[in-house]
Amino acid sequence: MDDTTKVLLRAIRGEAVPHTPVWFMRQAGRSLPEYRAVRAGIGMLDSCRRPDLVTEITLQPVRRHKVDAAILFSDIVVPLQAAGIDLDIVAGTGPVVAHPVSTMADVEAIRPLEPEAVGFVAEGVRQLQRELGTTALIGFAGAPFTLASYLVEGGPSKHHVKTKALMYGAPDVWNALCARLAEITLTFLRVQAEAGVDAVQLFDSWAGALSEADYRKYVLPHSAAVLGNLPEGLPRIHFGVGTAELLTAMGEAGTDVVGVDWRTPLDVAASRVPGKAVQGNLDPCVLFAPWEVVEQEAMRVLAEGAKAPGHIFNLGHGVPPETDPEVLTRLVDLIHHAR
Ligand code: 1CP
Repeated sequence: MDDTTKVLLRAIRGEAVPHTPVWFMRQAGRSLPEYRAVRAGIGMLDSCRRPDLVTEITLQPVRRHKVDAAILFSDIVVPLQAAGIDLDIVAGTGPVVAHPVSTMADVEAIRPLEPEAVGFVAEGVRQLQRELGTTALIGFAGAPFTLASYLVEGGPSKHHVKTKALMYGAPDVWNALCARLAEITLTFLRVQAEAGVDAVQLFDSWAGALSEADYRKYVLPHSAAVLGNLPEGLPRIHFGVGTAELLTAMGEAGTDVVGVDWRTPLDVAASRVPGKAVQGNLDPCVLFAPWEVVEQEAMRVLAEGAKAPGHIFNLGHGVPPETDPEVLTRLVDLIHHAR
């Protein structure tokens, strides 16, 4: 399929588009009854290792909502497990790591990712590209900081206290950890690129916990090592939550699109990342408001996004699990017919 017909890719390049492309972070799974049906009795990480299931779950929101992009069904910890780290995804909690990282010896025990160890992801991507037509396929990975936060905390955390303690207290251990994670992430994204994803998103979901100075010192070089070493021409999206003060630096890490949460209007965000496309920023909680409010907020996001060189409509973070899927379908239709 000629990629000029993929509206998402045209928007990323800042070309004219027939409509603003739209997809939703965390659109696969969670809010869909058909997802819960196919996942019944299958653990999260087990389901990620089954290409037929990956393909089915990735396609579910495309069929239902007619979004312009599919996001591969996987998780940011999949490459870590494939590299030999003992972890699981616990329902209702998230990733849980058996032996949290705190010393240089812990870091040195982390092995590189062998591309064959994520062959199931490549197979899923190949299956999907046979089905997707003009819908773009977005691959993804976690950025070094966000991955490190799970490995150091041992699981989800609110304030990332242990992570920051390691970063400030043992910068050599921190940098060695992030360098290893950058390598694993790069390998994971290259596998997806070789198998045929149209674009990739690097999720640095929790980078907004840092000041700009600390982000530039402790994180940006590692994210840049990922984003700067991807295959030539592969479109890149770089996203985090609470990153208003980091948008310029996240843009400098090397990306074509900067993802924006709901706190920063897209025209303001665009002024912080000159020349780049922006993605976001509808507050996911707006999905629970009366339709008139959803419509009004979506039109505001469209108007502000139109001031950037390119705009991809999305939420400011993931689809909440309680979301009524009908609202998402209606929202896609609204965006597609807005002009
Ligand atoms: O659309 C999709 O859902 C695609 C697949 C996808 C993606 C893009 C999943 C499946 N996870 C992710 C990325 C991901 N995973 C991120 C970055 C995006 C974001 O910020 O939301 C993060 C931080 C994770 C880590 C993770 N995995 C969490 C968050 C924990 C925390 O710190 O609060 C959770 C709950 C998971 C488990 C998970 N991943 C995906 C699903 C469907 C689930 C739920 C597991 C289940 O159904 O049992």
